Amino acid sequence: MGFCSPVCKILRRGKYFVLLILSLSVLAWIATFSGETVKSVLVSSATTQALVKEVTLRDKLNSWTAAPDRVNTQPLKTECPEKSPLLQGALNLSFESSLKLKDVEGDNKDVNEGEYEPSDCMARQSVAILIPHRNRERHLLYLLHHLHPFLQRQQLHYAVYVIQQAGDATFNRAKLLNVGYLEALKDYSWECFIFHDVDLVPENDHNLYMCDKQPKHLVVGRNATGYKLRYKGYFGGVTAMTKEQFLQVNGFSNIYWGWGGEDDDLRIRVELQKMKIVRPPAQVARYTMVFHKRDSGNEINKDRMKLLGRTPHVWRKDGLNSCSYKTLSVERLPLYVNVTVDIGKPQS
Ligand code: UD2
Ligand code: MN
Repeated sequence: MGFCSPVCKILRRGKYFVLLILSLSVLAWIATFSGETVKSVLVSSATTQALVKEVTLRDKLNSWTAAPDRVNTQPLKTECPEKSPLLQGALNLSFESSLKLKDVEGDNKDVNEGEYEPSDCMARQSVAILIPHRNRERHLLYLLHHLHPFLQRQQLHYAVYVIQQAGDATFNRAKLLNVGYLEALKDYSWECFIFHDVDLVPENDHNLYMCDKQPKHLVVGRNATGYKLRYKGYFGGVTAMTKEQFLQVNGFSNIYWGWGGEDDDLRIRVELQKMKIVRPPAQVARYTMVFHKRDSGNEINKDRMKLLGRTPHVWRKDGLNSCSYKTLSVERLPLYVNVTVDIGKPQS
């Protein structure tokens, strides 16, 4: 006890000292606080500066008190359900010659510069739809008319890109799709890419425009071919690959000018990587192809078989990593991003 008492005395005095300091700080804080309000009220009639001060203070108070409410009223979005409740199954497609772009824009007010995302849940995938295009405006209109509501019912975050080949050199579908992939990734890190012919309209919204663990072929059948798979290994029309899958195969080849071969070339690339093409059930993966004749400037590619034989040797250096082009314009239209490119012409 005798030893403790001087120490205890110091401690006791120290306790009062701390208490005193604390009370003084509280008093000082209250004085500054009310002083500021009183001061601003007093001067408010004379100067507008003080009014601003008062308002700022009130705003501060309001924000301190209002913050918890805001958190309560804006909960974080939860992930969209695995199966969208908005799906309708087989659809009644219409192809009205009186359809106008303005009508389609009016029907899709929630689409902004070609992009959409569900407002009430967080989409399971972010998907870029890439459409190679030249002189097929009517087909594009029909596709936009059906595809936007279709994708919205699937509760996807998506954007539509139309890649226009400038000039009248021979058409090159595959190279345009490579360009679409590279350009779309400048906007957003899309996890899934759908390579989509302009004239193919999906007939059933259970055909999900999402990527799988393996590359996916979405066209099992279409009207003109009795809804049968054209041949084993057929990989044309509409395909879905993740960003990584497409990078792994070095994208499409750039050297298929004119009609045919480029889809088989992609299949070979996929197989060389030991990936396996998957398809949705036949009753779901159905399309209507709007009737058309072969376009001028897209004549049959007579070299396609020769090129297909070389794919295993050249895929590493012919593809995304060698795709050279000149972007002429990127227009952000209401329903799609319109990318116009000069992709050159076939080497003689
Ligand atoms: C088949 C394939 C297609 C592609 C092509 C051979 C199906 C359903 N589709 O289509 O994926 O492999 O054979 O190259 O099997 N395009 C234009 N303007 C043109 C020419 C073509 O926009 O002047 C675009 C358009 O998106 C069109 C696509 O290229 O849908 C394929 O060309 P196509 O429709 O003339 O060829 P098709 O129907 O034989
Ligand atoms: Mn076609």
